[in-house]
Amino acid sequence: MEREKALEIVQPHLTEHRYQHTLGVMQTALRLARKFGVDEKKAEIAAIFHDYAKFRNKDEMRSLIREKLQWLEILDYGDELLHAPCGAYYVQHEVGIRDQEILGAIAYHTTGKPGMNDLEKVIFLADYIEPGRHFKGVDEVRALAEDDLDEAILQSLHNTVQFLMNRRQLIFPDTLATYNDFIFKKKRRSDR
Ligand code: DGI
Ligand code: FE
Ligand code: FE
Repeated sequence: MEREKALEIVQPHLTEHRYQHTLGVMQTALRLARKFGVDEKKAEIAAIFHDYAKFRNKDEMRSLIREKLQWLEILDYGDELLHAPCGAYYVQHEVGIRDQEILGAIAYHTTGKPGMNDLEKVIFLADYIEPGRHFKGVDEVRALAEDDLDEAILQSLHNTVQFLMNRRQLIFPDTLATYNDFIFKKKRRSDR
């Protein structure tokens, strides 16, 4: 699908602010994909659609999770997590995108998952560091992203877990499992 067509499809689903964020994620994902040898076309499409379900009805998404996606655990960890797996489902069934790599990158863009592939990493990181993001610690992650996807993601996960803990919020187990996975990999690299 061409970029212009994809943007035209996604725009009515988003606020102006979220659309600008999406353009930032697209540009950043393209840059990271080029740098780290990831398919640029897939990165572009996954970035454009990553927040497709951000403003969908929460009850509708909870039903979808229960009945179609059967991922009950996620329901207990807050509504913010719903738009990623539901987005992948809607993008497949409403937009007609069938590429499993693109759908996976959308589904796991909020929590990550253990064993992320490079496309998933690029979208996860682009979502965190796009130019419109201004939260604490983002510049450190931007600097790490210049030469190491894994180090940058590890730092972003560290920041997110810390952010959630400071607010006494629930941490989704997959977010922690993703963090552990990157720590394990780092340890294996340094043990070699
Ligand atoms: O959709 P965006 O705002 O662009 O970014 P996102 O998809 O990364 O969503 C960020 C939100 O998700 C933010 O409010 C924090 C929340 N979040 C991320 N990881 C976890 C989480 N919330 C819970 N409860 N547990 C997590 O592990
Ligand atoms: Fe999101
Ligand atoms: Fe986003």
